[in-house]
Amino acid sequence: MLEFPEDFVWGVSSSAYQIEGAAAEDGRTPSVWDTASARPGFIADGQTGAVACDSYHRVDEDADLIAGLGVSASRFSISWSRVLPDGTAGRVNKAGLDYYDRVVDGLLARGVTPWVTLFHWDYPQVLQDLGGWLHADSPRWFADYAEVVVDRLGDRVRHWMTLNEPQCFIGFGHVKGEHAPGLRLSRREALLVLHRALLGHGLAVRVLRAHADGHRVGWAPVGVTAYPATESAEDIEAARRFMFEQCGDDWTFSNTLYADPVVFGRYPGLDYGDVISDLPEPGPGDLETISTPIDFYGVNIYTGTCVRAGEDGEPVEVPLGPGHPRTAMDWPVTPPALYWGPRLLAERYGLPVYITENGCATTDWVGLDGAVRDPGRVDYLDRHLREVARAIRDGVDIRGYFQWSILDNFEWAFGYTRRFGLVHVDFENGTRTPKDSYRWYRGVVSSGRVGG
Ligand code: IFM
Repeated sequence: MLEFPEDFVWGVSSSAYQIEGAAAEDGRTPSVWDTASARPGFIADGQTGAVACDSYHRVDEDADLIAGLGVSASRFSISWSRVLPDGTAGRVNKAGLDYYDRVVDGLLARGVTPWVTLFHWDYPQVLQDLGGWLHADSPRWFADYAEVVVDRLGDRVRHWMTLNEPQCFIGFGHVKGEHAPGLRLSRREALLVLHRALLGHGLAVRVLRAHADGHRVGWAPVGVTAYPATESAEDIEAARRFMFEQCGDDWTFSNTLYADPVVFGRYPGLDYGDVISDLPEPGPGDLETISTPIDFYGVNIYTGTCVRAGEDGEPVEVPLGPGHPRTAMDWPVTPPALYWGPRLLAERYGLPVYITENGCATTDWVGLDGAVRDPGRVDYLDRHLREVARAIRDGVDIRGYFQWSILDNFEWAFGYTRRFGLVHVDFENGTRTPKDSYRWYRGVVSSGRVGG
């Protein structure tokens, strides 16, 4: 039996475009995801987030489901274009802010603390038309948006995350063209996007901090997670190097390119790889802004890579065995990623860690008897939470865990074909049905224990 600390934060996670719907209601203007969804072939089954889980119209029902889990926290994001229809801070949409008031108040009334992500990929289309994150003013636009949000919600919201998974909106959205805005920029341009997004992060941290004392500000990156094949010092060092030194084939999923400037105020050195030569020359004060201190390191971890030390000590990827378990996303099930990921991140960055997302897609549906049985998800969560508990027992400063996701929702380019929820959503009519995993997670939250 493994126990979690009394004050451990238990939560669930979601994001605006994935659940809200009401895409053209009450003054909201399109985000890049509305535009991309309209492109033939961009989203599975030609779907869009126009209705999604219809959470915009189901504030109380969803808050009841969240509170029914017994969790102390709910992480959700704000739709920038619902709050600022022109993207910039001139015209503020009262109806949009009223909606987030209802969400926040609904959670607080039920004893659940709101944790707000400012940017979870749904960039205002009107700003994208001006160049998006490539525009020199884009960091300021983001900070102004942060100001509007904190002005309205900051009397009740104390926990903030600036950017969700910059690795994804830059990698999939600006390099591979698989996510909105669907661009395939050169590496040099994509690294400028990265720099400007990080500047936006730093400016937003300052805005949030300036608003009032006591705000806890972090971010929620993703990145490569490695775990050692054995607990030998050599394999652990190989995993450490795989996570932090190697760029690998895909720089967009790096940890250090994003996190070193945020935490240390410097980009990795030239020994990191030739990608570094494409980074923009930081302007005066840029790195100080980017590295404005944050209070916690949120991290989204779903899977990891097993690594060992080769003959020469260099990290070598260990292939998975035949038939290794995979989720419906085809992501390998690798529970030690949730021990080693937070451990190595906490060791490098010296910040308290929150697991801001973890969970899995499984193929579940409503049975003839009305129940939704998702044993794969229960097993996945069980295995991963045991690793979190083990890490805490070994002294890793992990303060909380947010399961992704409370509801089945719009899984980006996969549309509605991948279900991550503790609660099943019938996308034809919005009906919510708690799954077996919902009851299982509730048990874990109430006992503060896993295993045995
Ligand atoms: O649904 C996404 C979420 O928006 C960001 N992190 C990963 C999840 C599962 O793919």
